[in-house]
Amino acid sequence: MDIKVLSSGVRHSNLPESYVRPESERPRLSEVSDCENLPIIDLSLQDRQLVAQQIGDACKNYGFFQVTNHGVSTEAVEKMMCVAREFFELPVEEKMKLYSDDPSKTMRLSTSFNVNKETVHNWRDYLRLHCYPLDKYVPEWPSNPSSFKEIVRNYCIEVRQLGYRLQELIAESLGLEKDYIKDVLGEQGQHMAVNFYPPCPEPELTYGLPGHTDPNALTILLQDLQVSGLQVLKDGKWVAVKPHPNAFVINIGDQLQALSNGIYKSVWHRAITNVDKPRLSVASFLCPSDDALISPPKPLTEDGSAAVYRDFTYTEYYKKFWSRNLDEEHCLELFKNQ
Ligand SMILES: O=C(O)CCC(=O)C(=O)O
Repeated sequence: MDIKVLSSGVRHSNLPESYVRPESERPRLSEVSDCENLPIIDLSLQDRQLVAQQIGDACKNYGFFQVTNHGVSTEAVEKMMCVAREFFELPVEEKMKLYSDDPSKTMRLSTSFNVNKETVHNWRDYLRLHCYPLDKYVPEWPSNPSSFKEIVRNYCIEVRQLGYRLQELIAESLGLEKDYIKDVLGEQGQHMAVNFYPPCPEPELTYGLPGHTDPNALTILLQDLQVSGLQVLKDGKWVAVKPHPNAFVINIGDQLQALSNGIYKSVWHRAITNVDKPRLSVASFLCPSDDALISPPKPLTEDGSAAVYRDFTYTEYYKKFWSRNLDEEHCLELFKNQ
């Protein structure tokens, strides 16, 4: 069998040539400092206006923030991490039954990012699932580990609620009606990437995931508490986001940057690798319905501010995003009004 995934149980002592980035593209880890002040927002605060304001400030200044007291149960989170770990510990023969490098598949195990298109690979395996509507997609999810479907289903339900709650607060923070964003985005899709970054012999030479922005609306990331790896571009410099207990990392995707008329930022981020320990992360993406029309809300342009981007549908955007390489220019640049 041709073993394509990295999580094969074999520990690599050298980084294979196909993962080595040219000198100018390497992560330069010694220049990365810890991000000490990524906002941590307590969603249980009674003062809703204050929470919305904190979220608005974070979306403007960082594009990223963390939330605590977010309503997703500790049990759902712990079980999710546990079953994800169990999945990647399965024998490689078992995992390979789910392998595909076809990005149009709604359930697949894969590796790197887009293996058939990219020239240099990334030190990551990932399980990609569509998660909404659940009844449509759960049947095709892995049935090994045997608890996988039930655990991930429950986690998805709770995370979706959190996503809606955040979209309401984000709308309010922009001075819009609470339901504005949810209404524009329509029946939102939900996808999940369960990322597994095996120990890497030479983290200086490669990435788990190179710098990219997310093409969707909102991302809810569960990070491994033991091993860090997420880095965010802040004022032109990469900073490391240390995992915070009981928190999710939230980031604005390209669609919310466009919907906020560029006020909120869909920020570049990347995942780096680690010599000693494997790292797991679980990214949940809320995506506009295919025919959602992304256009700046009237209240954000009626003061005479020009619309920064032309109107587009999510389908149009998504096609463009996948026709490019992950680390090219910001895809939204291609939709800018002249
Ligand atoms: O693993 C991480 O921390 C980042 C994951 C990520 O950016 C993604 O799945 O798009």
